[in-house]
Amino acid sequence: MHIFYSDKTRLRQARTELHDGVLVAPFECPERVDLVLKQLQQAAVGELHEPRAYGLEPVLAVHDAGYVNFLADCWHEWVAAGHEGEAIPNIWPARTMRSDHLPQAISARLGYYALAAETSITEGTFEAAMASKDIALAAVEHTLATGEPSFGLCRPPGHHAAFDQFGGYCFFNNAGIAAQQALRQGKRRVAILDVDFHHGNGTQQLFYARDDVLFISLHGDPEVTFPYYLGYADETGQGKGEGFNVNYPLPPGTSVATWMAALDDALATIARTQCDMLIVSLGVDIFEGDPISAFTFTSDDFVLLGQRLAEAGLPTALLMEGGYAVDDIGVNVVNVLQGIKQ
Ligand code: Q9C
Ligand code: ZN
Repeated sequence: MHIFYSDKTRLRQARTELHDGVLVAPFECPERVDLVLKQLQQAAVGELHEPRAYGLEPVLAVHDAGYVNFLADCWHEWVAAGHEGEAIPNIWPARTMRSDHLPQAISARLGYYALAAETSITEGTFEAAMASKDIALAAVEHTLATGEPSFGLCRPPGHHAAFDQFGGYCFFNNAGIAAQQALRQGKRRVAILDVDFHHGNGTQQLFYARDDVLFISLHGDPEVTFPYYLGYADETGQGKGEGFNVNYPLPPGTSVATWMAALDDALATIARTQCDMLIVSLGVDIFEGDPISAFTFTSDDFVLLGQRLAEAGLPTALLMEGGYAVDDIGVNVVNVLQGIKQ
C-alpha cells in the first residue's frame, strides 16, 4: 500500500485550544502524525511517499476564494493588528446580526469564517493545510492510477471545513477536494464514508445538493456532540442530491456491534448507488480511549473495520481525520490498514 505524508504538516504547531473554558495544548498536535508514522514503519504497512504540490486550483474547486485568501493572510493580518496571542475567533454574525456584510477588521473576518472557537489560527497553519490537501490529492491520484488502496496521513484534518468556514481543527476539506479531483479525472460517483467520531459537517455541506458524491457519516449524536448544529438523520440531501446524504447519529457509548450494523447499512447504500470510488474519512477517535470522544472501539476492532471497508470492493483512498489518544493512534491506524490488506 502507498502511504502519503509530508513533514510540512508539522508547520501547524498551535499552542492554544479553547477547551472547557481554558486554553489548553491542542488535542490536534504534530505528535499525532509522529506516532502514526512510527507504527506504520514498524509494521511495514507500505512505502512512504511525499506528495507533489498541486497548488490552489483544486482547493478553489470546492472552497470560496475569499475564504482561501482569508486563510492565507489571516496570521499576518492578526500580527499586523498588534494582537498578542494566537488568532482565536470570539465574535460571529450570530442569528440577530448581519451576515451579508464582511467587515474589514481581522477579528470580524476571523469570526465570519469560523464555525467554532476551539481552533486557533497560527503562523504556518495555511502552509500545513496546503500540505494536508496535497497528501489527500496524491493518495487519490495513486488509487485512481493503480486501483490499489492508499492512505493519506493528512494533518490538519478536513471534514469540519465547509465552503467558507474553518473549525473543529479543520481548514481545507481534504476529502472533498480529493473527491472533486476524482470526478474531474473521470469517476462518475464517489462515496465519502466518514467514520470519524464527529459528524463531517463540512463534507456534507459541500455536496448536499449533488448526486455525484454520496456522503455517509456515522457519528456521535449531534444532540450531545460537536458540531451540534448538523448531522441529524433527517438531513438526506437537497434537490438532485436527495438520497445522497446519509447520517447515522449514534448515542455516546454505542457498542461496536451496533456501530458495525450501521456500517453494513452504509456499505449496502454505497453498493446500491453505483459508486466507482470510495474515500474514507478515517477518524480513529471512535477508540474507547479517545480523550474527547465517546465510542467504544478497541484497537482490535479497527482490523475488523479495515476488513469491512475492503469488502466494498471499490478503489479506496483513506484519509486521516481525527484521533487524539496519541499513545494508541498509531496502532489503531495500522490495524485499519492491515485489515484492508487481508
Ligand atoms: N475541546 C476532528 O476530530 N471540540 N475534530 C471538542 C474538545 C471540537 C474534532 C471539544 C472537536 C473537533 C477532526
Ligand atoms: Zn473527530
